[in-house]
Amino acid sequence: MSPILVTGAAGFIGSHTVDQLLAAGLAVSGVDNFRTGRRTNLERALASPAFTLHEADITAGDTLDRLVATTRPAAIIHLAALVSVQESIADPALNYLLNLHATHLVAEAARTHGVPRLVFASSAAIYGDNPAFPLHEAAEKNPISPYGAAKLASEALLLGHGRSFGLTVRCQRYFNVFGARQDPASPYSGVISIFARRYREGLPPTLFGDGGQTRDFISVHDVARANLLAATRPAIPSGATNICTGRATSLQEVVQVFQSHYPHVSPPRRAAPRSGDILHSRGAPEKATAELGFAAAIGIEAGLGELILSRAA
Ligand code: UD2
Repeated sequence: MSPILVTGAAGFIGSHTVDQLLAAGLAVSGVDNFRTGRRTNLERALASPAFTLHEADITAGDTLDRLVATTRPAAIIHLAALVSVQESIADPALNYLLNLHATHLVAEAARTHGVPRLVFASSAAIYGDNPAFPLHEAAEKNPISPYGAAKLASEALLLGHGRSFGLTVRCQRYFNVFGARQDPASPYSGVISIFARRYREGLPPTLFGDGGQTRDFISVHDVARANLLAATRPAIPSGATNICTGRATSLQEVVQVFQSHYPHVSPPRRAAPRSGDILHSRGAPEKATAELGFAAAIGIEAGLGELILSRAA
């Protein structure tokens, strides 16, 4: 059986995607350079004979080309990236290398070796400060960071390859993904990962603003399932869709769920709103349902409950 090749396999979304591919009975080849990915994320996967892990930097020389030539994957799910918006602002050259040049190498390796399908980790960051609510895929793209710009450019590059060379390309515009294995290391990490760590340590989180801001929080399990569908569903067209729930959840609601699990932790501390923050964000989920048969199934309460109870959180 031809494997599915997952780049960034040891990352937050990558490792959950690998787990779901294996659970679906597929062979999986994973590649990661462990720059931000962690081997512990792949503990379950590494116990499976259907999983092969390659420790390599896909931007180095012909590493990726050789990997694709030898593994002959049925699809590539390209999730390897520089994932921090803040880091893309601090180091635009590294952002270019990891978020755009790497995409070009993936597209070229797929073309050269006849890989029929590519799935790409795009982001709601391509919409930038567009205030449309909900955000439909056709909304104007106003990226406000090198990260968002590289994701948008990558989409164009991949879809161009798709049309020129006959590959099926799926660009997955993830909204605010949360779940176990997400790194809470920086103040700019996803808010739920930061809150999960604070509550686990018995400390109140900090709310920037009044907590009325909303986001379209989607469980990483739903995101991994969307990746599985995009990589394996037969006869789908190329395209780009939001990967979101279509529901806006306020930070106050998030805090309430945490408080119900940690009744002894004092209420959040308040701080001034973070400059540059948008107030409300929600994606339109209909196009993903039409093109991939995907609809998010995990609500915020269930998703947070699972995160709080999971040991890996
Ligand atoms: C950021 C990124 C986005 C993506 C996402 C990851 C920008 C412009 N956008 O968007 O690309 O990486 O994060 O989830 O950087 N907050 C608190 N307390 C905290 C941390 C955050 O109240 O300790 C607030 C924050 O001010 C914001 C909301 O929580 O209003 C969500 O913050 P976020 O950083 O998780 O996500 P977002 O959508 O602002």
